Amino acid sequence: MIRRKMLVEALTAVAVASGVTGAWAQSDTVKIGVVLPMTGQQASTGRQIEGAIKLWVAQNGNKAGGKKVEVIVKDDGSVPDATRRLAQELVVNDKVVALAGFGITPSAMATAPIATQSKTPMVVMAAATSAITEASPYIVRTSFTLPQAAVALAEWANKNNIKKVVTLVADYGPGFDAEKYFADRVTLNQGQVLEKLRTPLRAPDFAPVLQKVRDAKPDALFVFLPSGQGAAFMKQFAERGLDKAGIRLIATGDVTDDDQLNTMGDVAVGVVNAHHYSAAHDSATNKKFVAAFEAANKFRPNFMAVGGYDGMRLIYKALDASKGAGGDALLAAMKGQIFESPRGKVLIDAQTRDIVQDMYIRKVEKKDGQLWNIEFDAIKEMKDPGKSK
Ligand code: VNL
Repeated sequence: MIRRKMLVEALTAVAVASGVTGAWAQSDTVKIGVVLPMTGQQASTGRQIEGAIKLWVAQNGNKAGGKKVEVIVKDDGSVPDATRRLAQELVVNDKVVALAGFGITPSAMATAPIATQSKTPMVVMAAATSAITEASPYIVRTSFTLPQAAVALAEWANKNNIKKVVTLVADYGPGFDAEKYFADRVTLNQGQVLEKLRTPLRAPDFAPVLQKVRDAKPDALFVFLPSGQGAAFMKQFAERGLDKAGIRLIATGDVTDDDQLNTMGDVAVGVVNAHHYSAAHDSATNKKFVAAFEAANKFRPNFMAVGGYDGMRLIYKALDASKGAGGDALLAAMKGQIFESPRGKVLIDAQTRDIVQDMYIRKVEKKDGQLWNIEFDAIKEMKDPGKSK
């Protein structure tokens, strides 16, 4: 921690001495520095977000705030030390007006001090632990928070006669949020949490925990795993016969992720889950987005793609409003934006800098031979429940 502080202070000294701060004011080009996991375990998140960023630029041009926009994408392999180093380089060497991306919570947390010290707005397009936006006053989020999804699903479970649950989450920030907010809401609603299980973020093995689930015999198993792990989990859930054992599977939409959903097979059909985006969302804006994304990338967009697309919108519109200025002026222009996203209407809360959005309850259904998350209910305009502490 101390070492990190010294590093950041050293960086800031260099940045100020070399006149980095405000470099965008003189230039007729503004650069956006995107750090994403393009390789490694979270590579699908990088691929989805990069595809969406390119689509945004193809549709909206490379000009904003009267300046030419240049997007620089760097691969952190979802290693937080690499994320922080790349973000430092983007600020100091490339003089970016905004940082963006951030596939996992530890990467976003590691970079927060850089945003603060250099006064660079940092748009979190993927990572979803509630506390991220509190790690720097320069962080703005266009993804979602796990408390939003977990509370919405717990409310649905309560209304649908699910009394005894087991929770299973990835053993890090967003998993802790999912576990806590789901379990607390179930308990508040007079339900019972029989067991709380966790699997490692890297190379998880689901076999031992699934045996515990089978032994506990809950009405339902609640699962959060980060995007990219859903298909492997579903496979083991089916192989161990849990789908036949009368244990209902419910999840955050990260598990029934549109990126992998079609490879999951029948075990996924009927899984009720909560999330902010489905590629099947029924709106004209979404239909246009999905068609254009698929034409450009040859795969279905998932919730990560929408976080990236909306993040680009946020930056472009803020650049327009600030006339190409960065720093505090750019940040101020991000706060309070309201717009129609492919997911539905969203607001960037000016106080928390977090996203307010509808949280949909969906069920996986097969239509024309493909699997989709079909929305059937929603909690409207949901703020992050994690902020009301
Ligand atoms: C996170 C949250 C990452 C939800 C995810 O996929 C996800 C995170 C990579 O905050 O680390 O689906």
